[in-house]
Parts: sequence; structure tokens; C-alpha cells
Amino acid sequence: TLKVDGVKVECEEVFSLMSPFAPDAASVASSIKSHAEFTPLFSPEKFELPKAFFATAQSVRDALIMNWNATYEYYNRVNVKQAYYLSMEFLQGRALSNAVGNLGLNGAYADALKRLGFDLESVASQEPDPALGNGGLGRLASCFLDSMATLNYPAWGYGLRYKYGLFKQRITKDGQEEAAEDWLELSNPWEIVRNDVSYPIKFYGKVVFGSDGKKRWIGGEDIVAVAYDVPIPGYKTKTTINLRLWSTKAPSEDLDLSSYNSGKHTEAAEALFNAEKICFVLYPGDESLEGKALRLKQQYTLCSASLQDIIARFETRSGGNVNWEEFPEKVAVQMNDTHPTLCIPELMRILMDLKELSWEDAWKITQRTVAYTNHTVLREALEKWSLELLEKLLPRHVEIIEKIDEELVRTIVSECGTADPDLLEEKLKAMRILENVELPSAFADVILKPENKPVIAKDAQNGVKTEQEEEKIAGEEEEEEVIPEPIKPPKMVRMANLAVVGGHAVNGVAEIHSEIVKQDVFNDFVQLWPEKFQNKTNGVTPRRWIRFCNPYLSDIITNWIGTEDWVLNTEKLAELRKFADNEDLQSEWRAAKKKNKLKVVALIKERTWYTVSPDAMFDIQIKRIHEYKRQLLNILGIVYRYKKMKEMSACEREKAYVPRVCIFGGKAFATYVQAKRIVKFITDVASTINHDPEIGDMLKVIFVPDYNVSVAELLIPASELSQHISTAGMEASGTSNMKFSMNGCVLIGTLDGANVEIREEVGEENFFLFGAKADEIVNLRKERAEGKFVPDPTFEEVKKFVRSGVFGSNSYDELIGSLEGNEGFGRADYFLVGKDFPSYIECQEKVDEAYRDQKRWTRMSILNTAGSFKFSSDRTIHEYAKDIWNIKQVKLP
Ligand code: B1H
Repeated sequence: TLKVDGVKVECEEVFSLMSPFAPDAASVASSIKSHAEFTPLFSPEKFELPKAFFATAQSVRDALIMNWNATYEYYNRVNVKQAYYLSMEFLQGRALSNAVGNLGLNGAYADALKRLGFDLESVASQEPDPALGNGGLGRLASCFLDSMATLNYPAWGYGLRYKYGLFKQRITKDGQEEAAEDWLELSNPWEIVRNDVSYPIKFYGKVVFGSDGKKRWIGGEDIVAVAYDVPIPGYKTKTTINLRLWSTKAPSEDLDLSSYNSGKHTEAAEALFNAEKICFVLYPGDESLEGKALRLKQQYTLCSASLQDIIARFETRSGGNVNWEEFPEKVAVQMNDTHPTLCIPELMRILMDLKELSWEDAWKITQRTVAYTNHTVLREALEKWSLELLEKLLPRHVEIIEKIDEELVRTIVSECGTADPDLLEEKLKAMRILENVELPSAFADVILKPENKPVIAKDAQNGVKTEQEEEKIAGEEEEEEVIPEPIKPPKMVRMANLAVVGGHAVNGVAEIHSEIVKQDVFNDFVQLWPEKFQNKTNGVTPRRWIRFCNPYLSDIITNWIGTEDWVLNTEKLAELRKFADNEDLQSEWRAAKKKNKLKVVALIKERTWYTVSPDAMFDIQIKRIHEYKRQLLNILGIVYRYKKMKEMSACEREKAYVPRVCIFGGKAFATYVQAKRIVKFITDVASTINHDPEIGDMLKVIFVPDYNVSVAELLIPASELSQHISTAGMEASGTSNMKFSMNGCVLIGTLDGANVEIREEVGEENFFLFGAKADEIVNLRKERAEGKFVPDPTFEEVKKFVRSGVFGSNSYDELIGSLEGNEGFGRADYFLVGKDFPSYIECQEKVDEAYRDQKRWTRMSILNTAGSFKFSSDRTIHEYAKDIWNIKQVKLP
């Protein structure tokens, strides 16, 4: 009899899994069989793949729960400081192979499943790929969880349990179509519903004074957040941390039984639906006001439920002896971008209104607890919320935000002084949390420039007008014309400014990005609090992103380095450098790549019906479709190559180029029209080129539909060239660049995000660099706007070719127009595709030349893997733990 999650269970199989000795295949097989028998999801008479997956997952989960309980109990006992990573997104990917791999049970599970007539790989591929994230930001959060657990850091993740993850992408003749992704359709074997862990969440209502003179937030809409726990195992450690995802429901009394009984079923259940819909989908469309309110409710639910939970744990661990000053010594909260910024006013509210702390004490505690990671410098992506909406939805929080803004104004005025009113005005404009909102009354008089001060105010002061004022008033009297009131810009709350002010640390995610954050986006704050700003270059987990997704290459690395320690200590990968020219290693290396390419050949066939040659170079660009990521530059480069090939004889063609398969993957946000045009254009180009018999295997273009983590796990190990070609200064970091490099893929890219550091680590001769630099961009855009930019003839040639109708009747006016100073279609090549085009083409020619020499190419490939050790998320998490969270590793006894 064992206690699992507080419940007594009788189960022999569970016992054998939790024993300190690795279970053998026989006991694993019997555990799987017993789960298959008792899993009520499937019919009892058949034992097929889907059932095998569920039973296997449940047997693994048993092992995880043992370790997860032990970890939790131990942290409770030692009461160490714990970090909490709050993120609206966790892009977990499939869990089975990862869990089995981290537990070191690969052999036992593979054997056990063989005995039952299955193979582990096919069983694992039954798992739906949970996409509770959009891209890099969510995947980073998941890599961080793996590293936290692996490195034995006391840390948890908090997120939302969306019923539907990121949409499923279908590619039709019209381009991208979206369909709901029902990842929970067959239930989720990894989660543990915690009906015992739930918190009330309030929206709307009003703020009143209680009889004790304290503020109370009352009325409105009340819902409940329920915890769903997902155990996260570390690699080769017992530590199993928790990802706690919140789901929402209505309090049970909210079903209006009398309406229901009188036949008004929909109205009676309205409250239930209203509460549940909050967690229906990841990033609901937020063009409408309803969409905005829903997204804001999601953000607040995450912040409020997580903080209530963290505070409850702090109180329990304090054992009835709560000292709030100690809170920041026990708790670190990391906000993944600004999406959880409501943590700041929420923690303030709880501390002041519920725990009765003073503003000053609550503020000190909040600031010491919270930290903020910035992931973007694109101005339009810096989150802002309408003050009006916030006021309605969270009236108490708006009072708190207003007070934080007022305190900030006080600080700015005292630091900057009033001697230079222009400078002060500029600072206030850049730094205030509230935008387009009058200054708090206490400051209006001190700050306004003399000429802006209301005449009445002066009048009232001394009754004497200046000469200019007399003239102005006289002028106004003469003109009888009524001047219409100017339309007031909407009042907004700038979440990034709130996050900077309310936390003790702000970090960017790659060196160049953190510099831009300091020099540009938050420069005024840097002058005020230079010590807050840091860099934490992103990383990826080497477990999922090489050890498990690329077993062929992993075995080779282990053999040549002589140990498997590199999975934990990636510095060891550097030892491969000394073998970079070794012919034996080189031929093993190429053979592994070929095996991975063959898997992708099959994937392409299955998903697109195209047949591609495994002997061609695999050239891959996989990421969200966005103008700044410049898939358009890539595809126009391909079009140019195609045009040149068509102008050549077969013999000339083979001399000039190496055969390539150019692979794209990625989703466009459903309402991002230009991104969807790019998808359509890529598939149109693909269909022309792939059916051109003259070109054959010399060039193929593939758009892999429904790109997700599992597809990335197949494509990355098979890649030879990968493209990271954003307009310099616009990609904060990128993380797929790290995964590619680790898997021995050579990068072509701009000096942007983490590319800069990857190039430094792998050596500039092993990275194909092109394009304008970040500090040239502003000037280049200015030149463009002034009509001084003269496009290269190659760029004119490629645009003309596209317009000639080679790729169908569409002339792509909107797409090609956006690259020109064509007013109707956009921002005159804001992303500088035309500027970088010639250097991109030239660089791609160098790629062909290098690839032709397979020894040289393999050397470059090996040196990429060898130089990628910095980009393990283990390194990143150590840095967060030391420089921001101040937490220590705790190994379970
Ligand atoms: C990144 C986002 C993002 N930056 C808003 N910003 C979102 C912003 O749903 N939303 O509202 C979702 C995501 N994502 C990415 O973060 C950067 O573009 C990458 O360069 C970076 O590697 C990644 C992780 O730091």
C-alpha cells in the first residue's frame, strides 16, 4: 500500500517503478498491461496503438508521481527559496519519449513494448503535440522547466490550461486555413486534476471602503481557477518539478437552477460558459473589445491564481508565524514578457487589502519578488491595455497602477528636476506607465511649462495677466470661430513600463537584444536604475533538442568524446573540435545526417506528396511567419535561383548550383494578412518549381504544413543549412538557431539576436553572414523614405519575374508592392528585403561552393556542434538562478 498524491493505492507495478533500481522490461511490461486493462478510455477487447500509448504514458506517470511527491515534500520540509516562472505559454511538445529518456528508462520501455508487440517510437508518435504556445517564447519556457528540474533548482512553472492549443494549419490552394486543435480530445495522461487546489478570481465590480476604513473590491463576476499539475522530470535526477496550469470554471451555485427548470437552458448556464470560455483558446483574436477583455481575463487569471497559490504555500511553510518581509527571501517570480505584469498590482492588492500591509511595505516586497524578461523591441509589440477596459475589469488594480504611476512621476521629477521643462516632459512621456493621461494633480503646476499652464490658474494666483496673455485672450475674443475639441488619444496602460518599475530586474534574451533594450527601448529607465538591467542569453535543452531527437548523432558524439556527460555538461562538446578533420568521424557524421534526412523524405511524402532526393542539400527555414523574419527574402532568393537555372543549360546548371530541397514551415497569425500572403506565395512558387521537369532534383520547394515541436524534432536533425535572416535588430534572440547549430547544421544569417553569439562560438568561417547591421537600419530606412535608395538590378529582375505570371495568374501586387515605395501597400520595404537581397544572393552562392566540398562542409558541421555548448538552457538557468532569483540547487536525499 502506497500513498500517491495523498491517496492510498495498492499496486505492485507502481512499486517496482519507484524502487531505486531501474525496473526491468518484465515489470514495465506488466505495469503497461495493467494500465491497459484498467484504462476505461478504450474498448477492453482490443489492444491497439492508441491504447498502448495511454497505458505506457500512465505507467510512466506513476514513476513521475513518486518523484514529484518526494520533491514537493522535500522542498516543503527544507523551506528553501523557490522560483516561479509565470508564462501565458508553455510549448511542451510530446512528453512520453522525453520522460522515458529523462528517467533513463529507454531500454526498459523499448523492450517491454516489444514484448507487447509494439515499438516505442510508434507508440510515442500517438501522442498529440500539446501546443499551448505560439513559438519561441513558449518553447523557451518549456526548455527552462527541463533545465530547472535537471539542475535540481526548486522552481515551478505556472500557466494556463487552454482547451484548444495553437490552431492546426492546413494548406489549401488558397493558402493557410486554421482549424481548432483539440489536444485534450482523448484526455491528457500527464495531468493531475487538483480539485483540492482552487482559488476565487474576481472581475468587474467596484471598490468601496470597509467599516475598518480599508479598501474592498466587491460585487462583479466571480469565477474559480482549478489547478492541473503536470510533473516535469529532470534528466538523471529524482527531482521532478511541477508545471501548474490553471483552468477556469464557475462556482457551482452559478447554475441558475430555476431558470433551467423553467426551460431557459442557455441563459441558466450562461455563467458557466462565461467562466469556462476564459481558458478555451490560446491567444483569442483580440481585434474586438470582447476579444481584448477575454485575453485580459486570461492574464489576470494566471497572475491572481498563481499568486494566491504562492502566498498560501508561503503561509503554510511559515507555520503560523508569517513574516511578510521574508516573502522575497522565499519567493522569486519571473514574468515571461509583459503578459503576466498584472502580478505587480495583484501582489500589491493582496498584501495591502487582504494581509493589511502598508503601501510602502507592500511595494518593497513586490519589487524584491518580481522580475521581468523582455522578448521584443518591436514597438508595436509592446503590450498596452486600454485604461477604460482595465478600469471596468479590474477597478482596484487601476487605483494601484495610478498610484505606482504617481510615485514614478515623483521620482522622475526629483531626479530630473524642473529646470529644463522640455527634458522633463520628454522623460515623463517616455517613462510614465499611463499614456495620454493628465498628470496627477499634485504635479500639474510644478511640471507644466509656463506657456502650457492654463491661464485661469495663473489668473487665480495673482489676478494680473502678462502682456502675452492679454494679447492671446484678445485674439481669442476677436476670432469668434468655434475650434472643435481635438479628438483625444485613448488612455492606455503601458505594461512594459509597469514591469520595469515594479520589478527588481529586467533582462533581454541575447547580448545584442539586451543592448538595444538598454540603449533604445528603456534608455530613460537605465539612466534611473542602471543596476536593474541584465542580459540572459536564451538556451535550449540539449536533452530534447539533441540527445532524444537525434540519437544517431548523439551516439557518435558519445563514442568520440568517450562519455555521455556532454548531455549535462555541454562544454564537453568542444572536445569534438580536435576531430573535425578526422575522416572516420566525418563519414560517421555524414551517415547520421543521411539517416535523419531519410526520415524527412518520408515526412515530406506523407504531408505534401512531393518526392525529394535525400542527396540534395536540406535548406530549412522554420519559424512563425512574420515579415521581420523575412521568409520573403528566402523565397525571392529561390525564385531568383530558379530564374537563373532556367536560363542555363543542364550542364551549366549543375556547375553553378548544388541540388537543394528548400523547406519552409511555420504558422501565420490568423488575422495577419501579409503573413498569410507569404504562405500562399511560397506554396505557389513550390508548385511551379516542383513540377518543372527541366529542374528536377536541382531545386525543390516544400512547405511542411502544421509545423510544431514534433515536426521540428524531425527537421532539425536532418538540416544542413538553416536560415535566420531577420532584419538586423528585430529578432530578440531566436532559439531554433541554437538547436540547428547543436545538430551540426550550418547557419546563414544576419547579425541579429543570438546569431551574433553563435557565430562567435562556432567561428566566423563556419557561419554564412550577410546583410545590413542593426546600427545601420535607422539610416537605411531614412534613406529609403527620402527616395535615395537605388535597388540592385537583381532585385528588380526578381520582382519583374514574379509579376510576369510564372507562378500563376496572381501578380502578387500587395506582396511585391510592400517591397517598394508603393503607398497603397505598406511601409516601403520596412524590413529592407531589397537592401539585403544582393548580399543574400552572393552569400547563397558561397554556400553552394562550400557544400560542393563535402569534407569542408562536414568540418563546418562538426564545428557547429562543437561550438554550441553555450546555448544549453542549463547555462541560462544557472544565470537566472544566480543573478536574478537568488535560489540554490537542492538535491533530494
Ligand atoms: C518572442 C514574443 C511574443 N518575442 C507576444 N515576443 C505574444 C509576444 O501572444 N502574444 O501576445 C507571443 C509571443 N515572442 C520571441 O521570444 C522572440 O521573437 C524570439 O526572438 C525569442 O527567441 C523568443 C524567446 O526569447
